[in-house]
Amino acid sequence: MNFLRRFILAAAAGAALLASTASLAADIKPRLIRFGYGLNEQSNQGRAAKFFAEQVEKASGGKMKVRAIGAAALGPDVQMQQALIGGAQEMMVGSTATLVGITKEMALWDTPFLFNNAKEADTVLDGAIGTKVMDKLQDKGLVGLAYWENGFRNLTNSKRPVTKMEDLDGIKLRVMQNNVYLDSFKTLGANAIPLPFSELFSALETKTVDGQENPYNTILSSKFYEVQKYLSVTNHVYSPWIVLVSKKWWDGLSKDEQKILSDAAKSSRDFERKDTREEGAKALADLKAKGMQINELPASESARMRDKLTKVNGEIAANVGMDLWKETQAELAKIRGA
Ligand code: TF8
Repeated sequence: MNFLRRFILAAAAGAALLASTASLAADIKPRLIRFGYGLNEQSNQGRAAKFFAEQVEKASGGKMKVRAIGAAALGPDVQMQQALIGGAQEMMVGSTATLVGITKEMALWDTPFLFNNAKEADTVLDGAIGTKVMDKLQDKGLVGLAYWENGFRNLTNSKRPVTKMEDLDGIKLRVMQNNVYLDSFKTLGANAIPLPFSELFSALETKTVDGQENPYNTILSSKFYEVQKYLSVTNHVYSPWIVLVSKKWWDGLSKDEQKILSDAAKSSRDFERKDTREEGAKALADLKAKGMQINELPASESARMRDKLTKVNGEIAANVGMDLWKETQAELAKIRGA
């Protein structure tokens, strides 16, 4: 073996050793992180939370322990957000829609039919606009780390198949606690009722509400098919989840610890989107097998709904600011090659 070869091998071995002991050398303290979420452990949200916990433990050499706590056991989204702001809880993942009361720019993601497909959503959310909106949280005591996918939302109810707008008349429809959703569904003629997700199953079961809207994955994992007969494929909005950290707690972490969390949130995002899309692709067939009656909307009816919903766009633009609204429209035009 010549000198050079020996030198390279030794350097490689050294680098490997360094990588494996990086977590020892880095500035990492023992930490316990309560990571709350609203869906159950068997959901896409639950699987990704578990993946996140594993990533953090691995990268920190076991020093940072994530306790992933699902099924809203730490409270619904709005309550957890307050716990993070106050520093009583470290982390959570939840809907951006429930954050609008805290950071009005988040309403951008509630725009009906904003994204045509997942690729558009990924590009905007992971790009400059998504980051800009996420960074607005910092003034309010929250740090956003990554957008995960909740997904395109579809309508279910226990009354009748919704094939046209008029079918929504008088249907008591649960919406997220968010004014854009409230106004969107009122505009379409439904009797929209805001409720936290954690109360939704029983509200559907007791007929306090007739329907709800969520991605296929959630309709499946939360067993809404047990209490909902009709599913209408509306894809009316793409809904992101966001991984949040208490800023109070975050500011006390070392740079190394912050990087571990931020990297893990992003690798979990990639894991979660893939998992969600794989499950979503077969979920409709699964829901049919569970007894749901599924209908598509005729193209003309989709167009009518879309048209009607553009009414709320003015309200959203005013909420998020005209500059951000225009920047987003321009970015989408660019992505679409227009
Ligand atoms: C909803 C959302 C839920 C989320 C979740 C609990 O309908 O779609 O998936 O809020 O984090 O509330």
